[in-house]
Amino acid sequence: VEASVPEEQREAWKKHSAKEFKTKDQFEADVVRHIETTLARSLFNCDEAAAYAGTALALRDRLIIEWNRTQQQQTFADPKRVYYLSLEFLMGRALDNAILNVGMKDIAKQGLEELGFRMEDVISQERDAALGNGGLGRLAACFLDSLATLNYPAWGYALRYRYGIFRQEIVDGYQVEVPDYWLDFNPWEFPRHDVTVDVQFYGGVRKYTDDSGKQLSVWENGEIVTAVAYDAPIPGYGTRTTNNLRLWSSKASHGEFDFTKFNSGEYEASVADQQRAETISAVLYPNDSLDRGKELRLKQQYFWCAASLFDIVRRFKKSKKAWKEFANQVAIQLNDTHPTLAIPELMRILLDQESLEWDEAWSITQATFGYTNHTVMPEALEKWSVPLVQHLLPRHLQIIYDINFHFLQYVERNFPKEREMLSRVSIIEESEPKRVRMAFLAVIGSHKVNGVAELHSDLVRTTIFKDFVKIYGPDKFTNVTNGITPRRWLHQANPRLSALIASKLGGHDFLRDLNLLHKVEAYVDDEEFRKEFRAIKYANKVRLAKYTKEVEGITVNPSSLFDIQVKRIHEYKRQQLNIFGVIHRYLELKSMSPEARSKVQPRVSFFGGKAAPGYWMAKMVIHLINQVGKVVNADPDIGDLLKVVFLSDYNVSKAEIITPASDISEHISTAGTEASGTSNMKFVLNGGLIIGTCDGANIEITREVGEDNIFLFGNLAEDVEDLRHAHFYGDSFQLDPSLQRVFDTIRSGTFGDAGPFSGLVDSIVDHGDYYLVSDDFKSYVETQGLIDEAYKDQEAWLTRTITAVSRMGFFSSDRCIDEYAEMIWNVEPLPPPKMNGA
Ligand code: 9GP
Repeated sequence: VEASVPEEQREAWKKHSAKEFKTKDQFEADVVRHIETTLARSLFNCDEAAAYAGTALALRDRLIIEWNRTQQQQTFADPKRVYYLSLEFLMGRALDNAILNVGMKDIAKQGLEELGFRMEDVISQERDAALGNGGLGRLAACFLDSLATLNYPAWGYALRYRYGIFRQEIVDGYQVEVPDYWLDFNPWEFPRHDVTVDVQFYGGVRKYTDDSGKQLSVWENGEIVTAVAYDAPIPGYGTRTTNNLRLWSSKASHGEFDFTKFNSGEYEASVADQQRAETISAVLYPNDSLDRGKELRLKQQYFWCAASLFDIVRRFKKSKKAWKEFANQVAIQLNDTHPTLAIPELMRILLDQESLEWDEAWSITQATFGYTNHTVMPEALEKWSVPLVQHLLPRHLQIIYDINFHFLQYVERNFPKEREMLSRVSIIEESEPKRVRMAFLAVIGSHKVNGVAELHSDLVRTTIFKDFVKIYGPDKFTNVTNGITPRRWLHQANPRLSALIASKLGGHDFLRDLNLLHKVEAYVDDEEFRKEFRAIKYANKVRLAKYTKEVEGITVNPSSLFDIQVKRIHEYKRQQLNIFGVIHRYLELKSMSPEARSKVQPRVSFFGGKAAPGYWMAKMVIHLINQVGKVVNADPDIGDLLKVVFLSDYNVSKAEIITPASDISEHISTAGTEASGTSNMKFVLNGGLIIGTCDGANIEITREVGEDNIFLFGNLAEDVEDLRHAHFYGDSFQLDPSLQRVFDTIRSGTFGDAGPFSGLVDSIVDHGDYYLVSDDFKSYVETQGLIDEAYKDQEAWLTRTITAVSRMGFFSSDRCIDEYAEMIWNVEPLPPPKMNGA
């Protein structure tokens, strides 16, 4: 390892090297120093935003000391590292997380108080880092937290989008998208202007013969865009390990702007190149499970893969190990198909730049990559048009064809009687135009493929990758059920519950070993424990009620049953089923006698989530929810018996307020469509029960918490195909009368102009009801009735929620990461770095 400072001068360095704050006084000193010098403010003009900035910078100093040590330690030990390639990391806020992970909550709280600020107010100044759409991006963020906590040497790689997922405003009940410029002030990132990679696009491929007579290819004469690294420290909980998230930003390769053009008066042209280059990392694609096939998206994917691989290879080459060691030093996980271009890119490096033979390059590549599939829905599986790939990445297309050629030869040799299989498994789809099936390339180029919940992994094996299981054998395909980090989703979001559990379990060890939660079950009959558990839930509901009043202007009663569905809006997630159920409830209430009404369980139905801007149907679901809310919430007959709230601009920091406040949350996707879901885990961990279909991780949650502690309903995945078939070809389509009444009410204009809602209703009545809303409506409504009844027995309900919490240990993302490490990556933790004097 090279060190720039000579041996004799190192003592001086050691003496003066940066120290982390340990006491309240040191913390305060750091905060004040940053406010006064870094920010040039003083006690006369320090608002909460400045207090946040000073605090964040003080914490950042501390993290960066640990980050440096961790990286030095990793450089010396040179262990096998994990690289998690994800186009999305939905990080949320960093300050609160950093304070908790380094164990400085008391010091920070008291220190800020002494400086005149409340910690909660300071924390709430931070903008979410919202570089993701939904579950996929949040899973990646939870994984980073677990990787650091468990001391795995790991890096995340993504893009530094200037604009994350849009901010959602609701205007006249409709979603309006507003850009989210989150980089105004981002103290957590370190620009590394010295860490750059030149990435090429377009151009052509030239073949040549080298001195030894070997045929080689070179990709040349393309357009170059420079990737600049921005690093963000990722602290583990209760450990000094601080890993790195490296985000790439794009800029023009030849500097700022073209002076020649500027001097000749071509002002716009002088900055055009710069703007074009910067566009690559400008915006996160706001799709959710929809493949749109845009050229810019493909550019983003390649830009990020090429920069990351260059960086990974550069780090490997420093160790001067032979190429055959590569996969013993490097594990790259492909989070969905978005980073699949990393496969042909590594092949290109090995073949064209390192002159390896095909077979060796291919076995290194396959041994390096693992691929996680996150959906079996056909529309979400990426396919890129061959002409587009040819134009943008000509050398990669050749390599993809070569990979396909070798693969199909292998299949033909081993399955000579199954010629029709060849076109089914080919990476190239023979459509017009031809398309590259990225999921197949990912499967072929990886040594392991995993799904994210048991049912999902079974579907992966039996549907989309069925042929590949036959070709490679079942061992290549595995399951790692998703999980969530208990640090953010219990300790941070619900500090009082975390403290209650810690008080019974003798400390916070459960945050590092969530299975310890099983000990909580011993307190299920403990009156004092129950009292505090109930009080915590109530306080969390009061907090959400206050937020709802302040932000949405709607008054809700915290004693009502809080029913929550927050997630991306998508037909398969079936928010429409929920809102139709709400309308049904409203109609029932309206037709009841006052006496019958007085026996009804009051309920608040909360919704939240963003719709992809181009997804009309999802946007109409949002509109319907808002319109129903408008009518129901103002109806004097109904009062507190039913309220409908759409929580706008759902994001990670809002989820931290919403999740602990649920009595029931809804995870009601059509069976077989939701790969896993992770908010289901968060809600149960926070003492809420769930209503759900037999889908994704709901099934494993049921296995863990027991059937009595969850409300399941609806058709099973194995019946879905037959039901869909029956909608089209069966006897005439019969709607449940109560659903018919709901549709009649919508059409009558009760919730305003029915025009916008016709698509929603017609998709069920006239277009085959693909998501089986009509099939599941009855059992959904009945199950909601059971919930109302069950909730009336508050003691029994409490017992169920406590029991469920105590059985959630399995769903820690730490368990996931250990499984990935063992089954897929073959990596070991590295002991955390020692600190000065430690
Ligand atoms: O839709 C899945 C969701 O069920 C899962 O929990 C999440 C993390 O594994 O990934 C989502 N998939 C996508 O966003 C796109 O494949």
